[in-house]
Amino acid sequence: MTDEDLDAAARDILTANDRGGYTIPTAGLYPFQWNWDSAFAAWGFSTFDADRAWTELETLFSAQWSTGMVPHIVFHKEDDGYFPGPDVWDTGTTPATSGISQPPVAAILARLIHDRVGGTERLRALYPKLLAWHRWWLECRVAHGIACIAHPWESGRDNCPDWDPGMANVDTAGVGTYQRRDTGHVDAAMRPSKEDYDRYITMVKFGRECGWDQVEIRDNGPFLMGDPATTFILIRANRDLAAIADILGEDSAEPTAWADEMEAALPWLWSDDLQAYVARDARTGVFASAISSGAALGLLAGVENAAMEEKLAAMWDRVRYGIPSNDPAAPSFEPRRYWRGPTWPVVNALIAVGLTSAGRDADEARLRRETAELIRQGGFFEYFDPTDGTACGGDRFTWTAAIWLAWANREET
Ligand code: 9WN
Repeated sequence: MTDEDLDAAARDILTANDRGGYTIPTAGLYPFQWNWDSAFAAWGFSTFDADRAWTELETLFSAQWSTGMVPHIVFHKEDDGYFPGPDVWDTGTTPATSGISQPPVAAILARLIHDRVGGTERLRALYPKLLAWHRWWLECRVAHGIACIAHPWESGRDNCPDWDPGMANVDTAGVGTYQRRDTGHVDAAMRPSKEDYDRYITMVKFGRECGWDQVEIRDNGPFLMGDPATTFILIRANRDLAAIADILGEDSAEPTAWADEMEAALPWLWSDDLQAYVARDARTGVFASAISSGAALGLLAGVENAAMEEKLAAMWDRVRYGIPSNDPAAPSFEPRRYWRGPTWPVVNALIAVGLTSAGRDADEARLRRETAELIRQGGFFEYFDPTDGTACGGDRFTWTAAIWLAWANREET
């Protein structure tokens, strides 16, 4: 296939996964609207349909809670192909949603979309909603000054070894029985284990039983970990929100202060042992045992540390394609198991935004080339084995198609 054929195929995937104002990540495995997937989908749409790009974000924010939280899944229509569905979350919202959030990339992508296609009035309508969501993060998910996640799904990097210290302390005694659906769609060896799922569902049970009181979840829930990736994303998202405020003639002081405060708290995530920013259990202070792609998002927030960059460069050089989600030198590395080693085109694209901001053009071009290579060889799969390029997870995946259109297919430099 030529790159032009791939462009057409990618547009076809976005259009086919469109369920009317929102896009599902992939048919079968993920039949609803997911938060950060949609923001990337919007970026992809912006390459050929500006109106549809803004609509994607608007539909996502139509499910925003009165508290400002934008949920990680919106269950617009019934589908029993996914577990846990709306009955398990039981949030009592309309539309039905999950009870946790996902990395706040929307402001970052809204700014990129506006740069590409304009749409200032659509951006203006979105602005207070973005502000309310970022405020929710500060009110409900910050501990030690850092953005924390109350569930591994909230990080979007579900079973990354980053979460192992917090997961080890989750007592699954009361989890009960349930039927997973994911392993009916893709190879179980690529998915999180049963022990992981028992812990995930225990966390959902806690949220349900406290009526989704998000401060209670932060303070007393079974799991809370400082996430370098979400922290870097939130810092960048606040800086982009401040830039959006300037475009709109609004006061940018609040998002700027939020970004500055979080940046000042970063030392809490610094691991002297690993010489990098590393996920850390907010309850026990224990660090994760390996560097992950979360650290590679530092450049997105303007955080450039020479010692860490050296570590990240070595991690990248250990594989052939893209930034691995976990360090190949770590005992926990598994090149094909979800977030324990594979590379994600979507994460590579986000890292590339940081590389561009840092003026690291040669590295950005290398990452783009390697990501494009994966897609040219393997197609629009969910993620890839970074050692040999094997395509993994769901096929005809929305965010991989979006990333191809918005970033990876650009002329090589
Ligand atoms: C849980 C949809 C989502 C992504 C996440 C990815 C995976 C869900 C799951 O799929 O998570 O949210 O059931 O595995 O880890 O990043 O948003 O593509």
